[in-house]
Amino acid sequence: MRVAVVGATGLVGTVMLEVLAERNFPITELIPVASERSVGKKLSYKGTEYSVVGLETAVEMKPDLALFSAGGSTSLEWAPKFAEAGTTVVDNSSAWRMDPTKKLVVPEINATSLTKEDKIIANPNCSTIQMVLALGPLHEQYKIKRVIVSTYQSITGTGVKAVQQLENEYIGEKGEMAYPYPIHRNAIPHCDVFEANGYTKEEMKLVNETQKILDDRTIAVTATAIRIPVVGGHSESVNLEFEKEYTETDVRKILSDTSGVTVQDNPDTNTYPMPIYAEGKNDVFVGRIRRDHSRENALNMWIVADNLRKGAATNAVQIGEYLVQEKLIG
Ligand code: A2P
Ligand code: 11C
Repeated sequence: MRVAVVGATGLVGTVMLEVLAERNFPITELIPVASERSVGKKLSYKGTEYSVVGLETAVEMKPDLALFSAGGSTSLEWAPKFAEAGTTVVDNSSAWRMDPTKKLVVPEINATSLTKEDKIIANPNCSTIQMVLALGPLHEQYKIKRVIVSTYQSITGTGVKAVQQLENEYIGEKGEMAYPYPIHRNAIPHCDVFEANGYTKEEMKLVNETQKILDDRTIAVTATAIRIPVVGGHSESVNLEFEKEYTETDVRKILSDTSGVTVQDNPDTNTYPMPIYAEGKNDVFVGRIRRDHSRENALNMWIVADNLRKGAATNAVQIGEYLVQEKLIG
């Protein structure tokens, strides 16, 4: 496969290269792509140096697959150009996710819907991916009526500028601000921009993308997204209300049997998911699984994942792996 990574110099792009290498993705030619200011810059992949090229050059090279993580406007403009040249695009931005003509894919849940005709495939938002991976099998078994989710999101979801802001604040230096307030020793109830309805865009992604991926618009979802000064991953407190009865034992069994999910749940040994464990891992970690006694058929749990891995790069690479395995590209 000839594979382009668009945004190869960014936080997610860098992890995409790591994940492609770790999983031995069948690459015959790697094409790292970034903005004009990075053209010519050298990037190392599996011990070989590659020169960064611009988007125009990359389209002309007609790669089999292009993994995009260079922001929504780059995707809106350039994904169709790659698609027209015959390249299949897996796009990590929010640009195409809610487009009814595009599939929004978490491979463990809905990759089987993909066909050769899908030339632009959307990778969901990080906080949605980790939640639906755990919700999917439970929805199948018990039918979810309602989801109440509160997130505790890593600054890496914002990008390099936010990581720099925290580092500056940590050592007491002034610098460029990624957020309207200090993030060091703070919690900011504001991820992405506010919409007219009073929710942030990040919160509405959790609502809309969850319904689209689980292919059920009847699931009621409400979300509050919080930024915290953490780097290893996003954490989520999730309350579910099912239509059917469940037992905690069965829920644990279902989640333990779910590919990509690791259950970490033992109060006796203080075992529960945390971003410092999740960092650098491809799995989604679920713990604090317990009945919500305030409501019939309701359950609480705590879901943590590395937002740059399963939340972004790993999920995109897994979509690529599915396309290769099913001979939908190349
Ligand atoms: P560059 O490093 O040349 O700016 P992050 O989200 O971590 O800031 O990374 C964004 C990624 O998207 C980087 O690789 C960045 O390249 C790339 N990028 C940003 N704007 C463009 C653009 N207009 N065309 C191509 N790549 C872009
Ligand atoms: C965050 N979820 O942590 C965002 C980052 O829609 O792909 C990714 C934004 C997106 O702020």
